[in-house]
Amino acid sequence: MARAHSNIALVKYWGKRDAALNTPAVGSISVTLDALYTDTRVTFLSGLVADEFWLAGCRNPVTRISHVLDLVRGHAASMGLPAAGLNAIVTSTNNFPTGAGLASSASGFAALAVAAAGAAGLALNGRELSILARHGSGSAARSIFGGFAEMHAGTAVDGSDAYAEELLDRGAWPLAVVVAITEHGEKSINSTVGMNESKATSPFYGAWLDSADDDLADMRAAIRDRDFARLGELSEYNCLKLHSLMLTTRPALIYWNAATVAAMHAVQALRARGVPAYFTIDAGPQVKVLCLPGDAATVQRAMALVPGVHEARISGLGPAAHRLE
Ligand code: 2P0
Repeated sequence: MARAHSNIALVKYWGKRDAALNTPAVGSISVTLDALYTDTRVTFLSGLVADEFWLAGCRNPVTRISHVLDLVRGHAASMGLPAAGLNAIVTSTNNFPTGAGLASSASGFAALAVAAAGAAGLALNGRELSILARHGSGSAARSIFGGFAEMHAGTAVDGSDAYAEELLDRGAWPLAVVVAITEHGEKSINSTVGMNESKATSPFYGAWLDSADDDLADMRAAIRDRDFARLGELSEYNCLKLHSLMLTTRPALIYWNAATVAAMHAVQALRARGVPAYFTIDAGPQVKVLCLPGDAATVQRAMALVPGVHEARISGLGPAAHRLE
């Protein structure tokens, strides 16, 4: 059994370099969230005719899961381990809504990578686990690590340099993230489909790629200097740049709802009265507000008052993915 925490990107990934290897076209930087996590158990069994995936007690498709399990079976074969020839039962639970822009694929595939490697008897290091998780979902490569993590886009044709690593331990700079949930349903367009459409149709895609390295360098410097205003401003800017790319995709990717926009204005109003708070939004309608731990309760109250916000949860920065037994 393994637990991996969700993460929220401050400098975001959107677009693939190689679809088969699931390597990203741009690097990204995220914080791992302690309040949102996935628990996953993997059991390799003889006599099982196919892999099975059970999420919150319901049977789900196994395509992406089996892809990651196949890589684990390949490693196991090279080590002469019995899991090489066995199918597996994967059971998983999230402590938050699945598929609604709260990065369940990030925590889910990171938990799967750690649980499957452990169940197969493999001792993989963080980089190897990150690459394994990436094959399931690009953002999952970052959830292998706690605190602040950076995903490298890499250049190698085999994807061997497209992995994440920890930039800074969570204890070195405690921050809070208030997660404002505006919708519990699943999002309409999944990220993989959406990013491929952006690449194919948006006139802004080239600008998105060209400006990524500058944002990554600025964010690394903000983290190095513990400069919260710089981190926050850059997070909002990069988020709005991503959503400009999404909005100019054909057909348009409009992930926001009315409450999403109202929450963005509420964050700006908080700043106008002296509370340093900054929003970021992924491929979904939820708003994550970056703030200092001492302001988290104020920010939570402000978010809970926004019409259409169902719930506002405070999260600190989370730990690395780990085995629970
Ligand atoms: C991110 N997102 O950096 C960006 C910001 C959403 C918006 O990574 O195709 O589910 O499985 O690699 O990781 C969501 O995309 O995509 C994502 P795949 P993933 O967090």
